[in-house]
Amino acid sequence: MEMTFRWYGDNDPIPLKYIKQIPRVTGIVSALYDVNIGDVWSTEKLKLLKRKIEAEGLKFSVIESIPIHEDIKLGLPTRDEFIDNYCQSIRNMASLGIRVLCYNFMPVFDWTRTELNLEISDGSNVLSYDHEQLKNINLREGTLELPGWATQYKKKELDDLLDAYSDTDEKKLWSNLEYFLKQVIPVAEESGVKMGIHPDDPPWPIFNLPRIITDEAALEHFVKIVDSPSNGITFCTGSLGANPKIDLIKSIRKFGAMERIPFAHCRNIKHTGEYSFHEVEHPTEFGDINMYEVIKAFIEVGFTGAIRPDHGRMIWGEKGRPGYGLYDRALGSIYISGLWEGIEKTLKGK
Ligand code: DNO
Repeated sequence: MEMTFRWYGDNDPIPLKYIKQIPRVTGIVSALYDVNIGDVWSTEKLKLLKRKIEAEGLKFSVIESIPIHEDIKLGLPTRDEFIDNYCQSIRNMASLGIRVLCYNFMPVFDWTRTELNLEISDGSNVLSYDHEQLKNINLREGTLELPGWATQYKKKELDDLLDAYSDTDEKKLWSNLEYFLKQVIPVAEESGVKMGIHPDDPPWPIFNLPRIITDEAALEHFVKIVDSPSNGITFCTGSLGANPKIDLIKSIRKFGAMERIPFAHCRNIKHTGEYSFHEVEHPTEFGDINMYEVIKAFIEVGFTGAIRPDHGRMIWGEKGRPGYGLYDRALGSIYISGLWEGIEKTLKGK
């Protein structure tokens, strides 16, 4: 296992040298933030980023993420050019020895929450999702300040996109994903890159947009579309765990044994309703995810990929990027590392 930490590049208020001080963190998860969606990620830009990371004694281990152009998700005729560009970005990252790529296939919105600063009983602030609240948001009329959007759309752009998706149901989205994978995965395989799709977060349809990477059956179907070690999953405990019907431990064992988990996000959540939850500190006792069993399953299945602590609370007065402050993610990271050492040594009888 390689312990990694997400860094948002030069605009991240957390300097790499602080990340380097977190015990056991050796890898960085990062991305280019100044490339238009759909364009090729150049080797030059990636090389610069890699140099910055390496200058601090860290490794550029994972790209999270190269966003997928909406035309690909919509299956428009223009998709082929964007897919070619995507393939070139994969070749470019591989040429620099960056071997893991996380991405998602969620229409229009990436991870979505209804509140970024929910105060919980310990006085810290966390991200939360309330389905009733979400249902009351009318995207056509409402404000565009809903948290968690990776892309900020102008009103007209958003309206056009929502219209474009009006005849895209789950079946069509699956077939557009399949079209993408059949062209991209052979290139990833040839280049020695492992791709890991991020589950939809939350794992159910929002705003009448289809979402498909939502449960065990979906993951099972997904890995079969292209049977390649490069066609894998970013196993995000918080996203998948939001759906209580998913057996996380069984899934780690199943997809881990198939060597289809190159990357894992560890985060804990507490359910507050059937489709509602808020995030909590990483340890098992604070949420509904048994982190001890999660880590044990990863160890038992021989996981050798990258792990990163996912979203943390805002604690100790920190002001930062929602979910991505330094302190609580650092605590999460050392907790996961501690579990790992303890369980691994116990299993080996040392
Ligand atoms: C949220 C992240 C996601 C993730 C993308 C991957 O905190 O886990 O935004 O990076 O879905 O493409």
